[in-house]
Parts: sequence; structure tokens; C-alpha cells
Amino acid sequence: MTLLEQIEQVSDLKNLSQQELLLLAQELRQFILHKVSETGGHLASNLGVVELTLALHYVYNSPIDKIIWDVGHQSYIHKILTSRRDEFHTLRQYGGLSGFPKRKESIHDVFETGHSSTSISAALGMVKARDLKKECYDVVAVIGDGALTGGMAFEALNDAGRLNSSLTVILNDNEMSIAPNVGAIASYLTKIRSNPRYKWLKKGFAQFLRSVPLIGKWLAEKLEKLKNSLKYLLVPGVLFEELGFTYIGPVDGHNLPKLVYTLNRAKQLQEPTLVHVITRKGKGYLYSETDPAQYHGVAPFDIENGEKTYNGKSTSYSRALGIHLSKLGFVYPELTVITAAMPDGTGLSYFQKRFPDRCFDVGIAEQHAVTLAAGLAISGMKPVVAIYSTFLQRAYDQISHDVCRQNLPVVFAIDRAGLVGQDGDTHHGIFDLSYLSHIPNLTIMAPKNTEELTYLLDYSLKMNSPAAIRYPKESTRLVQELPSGHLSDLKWEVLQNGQDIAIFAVGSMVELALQTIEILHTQGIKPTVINARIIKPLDTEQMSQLSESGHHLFVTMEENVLTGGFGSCVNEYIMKNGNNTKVINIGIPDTFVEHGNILQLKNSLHLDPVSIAARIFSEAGKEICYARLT
Ligand SMILES: Cc1ncc(C[n+]2csc(CCOP(=O)(O)OP(=O)(O)O)c2C)c(N)n1
Repeated sequence: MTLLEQIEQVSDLKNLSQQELLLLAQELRQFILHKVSETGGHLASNLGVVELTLALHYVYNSPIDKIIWDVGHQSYIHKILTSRRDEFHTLRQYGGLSGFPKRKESIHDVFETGHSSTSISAALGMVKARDLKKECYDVVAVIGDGALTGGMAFEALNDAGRLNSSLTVILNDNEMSIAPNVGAIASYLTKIRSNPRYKWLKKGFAQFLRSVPLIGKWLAEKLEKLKNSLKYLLVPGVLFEELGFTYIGPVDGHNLPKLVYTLNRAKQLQEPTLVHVITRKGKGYLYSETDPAQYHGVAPFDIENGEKTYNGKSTSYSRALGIHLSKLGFVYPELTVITAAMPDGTGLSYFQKRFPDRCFDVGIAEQHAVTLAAGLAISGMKPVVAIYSTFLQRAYDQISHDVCRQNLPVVFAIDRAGLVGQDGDTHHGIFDLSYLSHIPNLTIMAPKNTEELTYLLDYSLKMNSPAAIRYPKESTRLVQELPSGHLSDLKWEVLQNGQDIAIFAVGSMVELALQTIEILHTQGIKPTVINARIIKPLDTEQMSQLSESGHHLFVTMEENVLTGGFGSCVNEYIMKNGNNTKVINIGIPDTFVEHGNILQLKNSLHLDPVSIAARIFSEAGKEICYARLT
């Protein structure tokens, strides 16, 4: 029986010797590597925190003590140690374990995360509640150097520094966000890491002086004052100290005895404390150590050669965006692109390679990214901000207040719109149409395939006002093969002419609409199918024409929540115009959707061709004849 198999609950760790802990670390690495190679997931971040997680659970008493994982993608070891080892093979699968902390999964998951930089705020809230209720436990926030680039982390540090009570922040510094970390704080951390002189000066110098006979103590005291003024230059972590934190570190995050010792020290302190831990992302597996960015989030892969085991036939929108932007870079010298720590994920790395000085990676700072774009646009540049739909939620106010209110020509490339699959509820991009469609001046579009994405992008760059283009991760052959025409105005595209019923499908839903009408055709119904590629403004002319030509049922289809989305806008238009047309809205219901593969999720939400056809049928007062389906 392996040591790992003997850990039934996290408290079993406390009975292990330090030697056994080291062995357990090795077993955990192998376990993670094998499981993630089968399920896919956040490999590199987890391999990097094996010792740190072990040390945390060795020193603290979860769930009495609260450990909060920022972003939460690095919580796999924590999950395995807190009695989820045997279910770990279900990671990220429908009905299985989530890839992020989930309160319903375990009492050890004290706070749910997914979006970054929230841990210190949540920890501070728990600390304040603890103190008001006169309870006694420790609260620890574990935050990466990437997540520390998020403004919210600094808002929390600023607030926490004046705390007169214990709160521990563990800074897991691996020099990486998904891509290499960026910005002044990252450079500052590098200085601390790389200059042993700092360490010596902080501790060694004072000790040395004290040891000088007779004058040593006097000199040391005199120099203490001088040291205070010099510390801005010399002492590691002074930034955090000035924010009111006691800084401990840097400590080697793969040296278990040192980690245990340091965390025990931090635990004694009754004040805000920051422990700076240096780890290596991807540690222990050649491929992920060499290329941690590629192995940040992975699909199932072959451990032997590190290559993906599944190569589906799909086309990446991000890649299409990146490649097209790098062509447009030559056409528009004023074209600039902005990413919030995701140059590879958004495809902007293609542009970055050709035009490094016109690509800005701002760190995990979506709000800043949007207002930076506003500043660029007002100064005559053409900024394209590429951010995943779910993370753009952070920047709602900046989109409205800074960009749209001033009617600035910023293009939002909204990636991963719709259901994203295995990352689950924190990551589905199903709200953007609702949080954007009510903002004045903004044009909102959604392509049916990657070719159309390039046309919408061309069109947006010619507009002199804000535009948003939302698209999913990938498209399949069925829609890729549909022809696309250059866009000359904000009109919908008729994909098939029919009678009585008109289906308006947004973006990724075009495919589902085409599959649905195949079923309808077998039942003798031939609807008109529209690619509703412009969500705002609605193509009201097209809707009027369809009504006039006898289409009495409109079906809207979107991969967005129904509340406030495309369908809502169509309903509102129909109501206002006193039109007798009936409308059915197909989309995501008012719920947070679980994780799982996209097809399974869609089926669970009745977003599959048969369910949709059945709904259309029942609305038309008919029943589907399943015998005709084969
Ligand atoms: C608000 C927000 N923007 C973007 C992301 C996407 N994202 C997930 S992990 C990550 C990098 C985090 O880096 P770090 O905190 O250093 O953790 P590491 O993976 O290096 O351990 C990013 C950008 C996110 N989760 N939340």
C-alpha cells in the first residue's frame, strides 16, 4: 500500500514523519501526472504546489483553519488530501469533481474561486467575522504571483495592512501567470528572488554587528535607524512591509522541512503576514517544467511524449483572430492589441510576435485593460481588447463608463463566449449578451464561423464607435464550410429560405439551428434560417419582412442566458411593435451551469436538436413523429 493510499483524511498527514512527507510528495506528483494525463486539467500549477500544499495541511488544521486558493486551479493536491483521491479520476467531467474549489464537494473547500485575485478579500472577510465572533482559527490565502497582478488583490492588501489580528497570505511565486508574468511587481519579486545580498542584509548584517565586541550593540542600534532609511533599497519585501504586512521569505517552496518551519513561524504571528514562497511551475515532469505555459491547462495527453491524445477536427477562433490581426497590423499602423495575461489563449501572441511594441499584456487586469484601450482610442489608436467573456465581466463599468459613454472606437474580441465545458460555472461565457446589450453606442456581433469573424473584425475597425464580437473557442466543419460574405452593413444573413417559422441563430447556435431543421424537414416543416450575426442593433427590417411574408413564429437561439440576452431584445421589439408574431426563446436558463463536456451540458439544458425541434413542434400545435427521424 502506498503512503497516499493510507491518507484517508487530511489529519492523517500529521502522523507522518518529514521523511514520509517527502515520499508522499513524490507519490502525489505521479498521481496527478497520471490522472491529469487522462482527464486533462491544470497540470503545471498543481505540480508546482505539491510541497506547499502538504506543508499547509501539515501545519494548519483544515477545515477549522481556513485555506483559500486564489483562482483555485491549483487545488488538486488539496482535493486529493481532503478525501477526494478515489474520485479524482472524475475530475472536470460531468457529474464528477470540479477543477476548482467547490463548497458542496468538501468542507475543506471554504471559498469558491475561479476568477483570480479574490482570495485576500475573502480571507479578510473571514478574519473580521472570526474576530467579531471571538472565535479562534487561522485564515490563509494562497495567491500566485500572476493573481497578484489583479487590482483586487491590492485593494485587499491595502485594507488588510491595518488589521490588528492574524491573517496569512502565501505568495506562490513561480514567475509565471499562464504566460511569463509581467509588470513592475513581477520585476520587484524577481529582484527579491535573485539577489541573495538582500537576505544577508536583512538578517546577517545586524547579527554581524551585534557580535562585534563592546561597540557592536551600540553600533547596531545606531545603524538600526540608518537601516530603516536604507531598507527601501535593501530589505526584501519592503513593499509588503510598508503595506502593513510582516514579510517572511523568500523560502524554497520545494523544501518541505523549510516550508513547515516557516509556516509554523507565520502561524505564531498575530498580525498580517505575507510568506513569499518560490516554486517551479510544472515541477517534476520534464515537459511541463520546460514549457509551463503549454501545460498550464492541458487536454488529455500521452505522458511519454507529452502530446495530446485527442485531435478533434475543429477550428480555433482565437487562432483565426490572432492571424487576421497580424495581417491587419500592416494595414493599420495605429492598430494595437491588449490582453489581460492571456496572449496565447486569445491568439494575440501571433500579433505580439510581429508587432511586439503594439501588443500590451497588462497582467490579470481586465478593468485596466479596457480603460487603457479607451485612452489609446481617444488618442487616435485602434485598440482591440481580447478577453474571455467570463473575465470581461470584471470590466463592465469600464466598458460602459469609459468606452461606450464616450463613444470610443474600441473593439472587444470576446473569446470563449458560450459554454466552455470542463472549467464549469466560474468560466462559462454565458452572460456577455446580457451585460452588454443594454449599453448605448455599442454594436454587438457574433460570427457563425472563423471566416466571418475576420469580416466582422474588418467591419468593426472601420466603424468609429465601440464594437463587441463574441465567439466560442472552436467551430466545427459543418459551419466552417458555410460560405461567408464580406459584411457591408449591419444586416442578418439568410441561410435558408422557408415558410411560417423563422429561426434566428446567434454565432455558435447556427450549427444547432441547421441540425434542428434537418429534423423539422423530416416532419414536413421548412423554416427560414437566419444567421443573426448582429445582436445590436437588431435587424428590424428583416424581422418586419419575415412577418409580412407570413412567418408567424420566431425562434431565437443563443448560447447566453435568456434573461437580457438576444431573445429578450427580440421579445421587446415584438412587444413594442404590436406585432402578432409568437416568439420562442432558446438559450441558457436562469442558472449557473455545471462542468462537463459541452455536448453533455447542452443536452442537460435541452439545447439539443431533438429537444429544440420538439419545442418548435409543440408551439406549432403538433407532435414530433420520432419514427420519421431515422
Ligand atoms: C479574472 C481572471 N482573469 C484571467 C484568468 C485566467 N487565468 C487563470 S490562471 C491564470 C494565471 C494565474 O497565475 P498565478 O496566480 O501565478 O498561478 P500559477 O498558475 O502560476 O500557479 C490566469 C490568467 C482568471 N482565472 N481570472
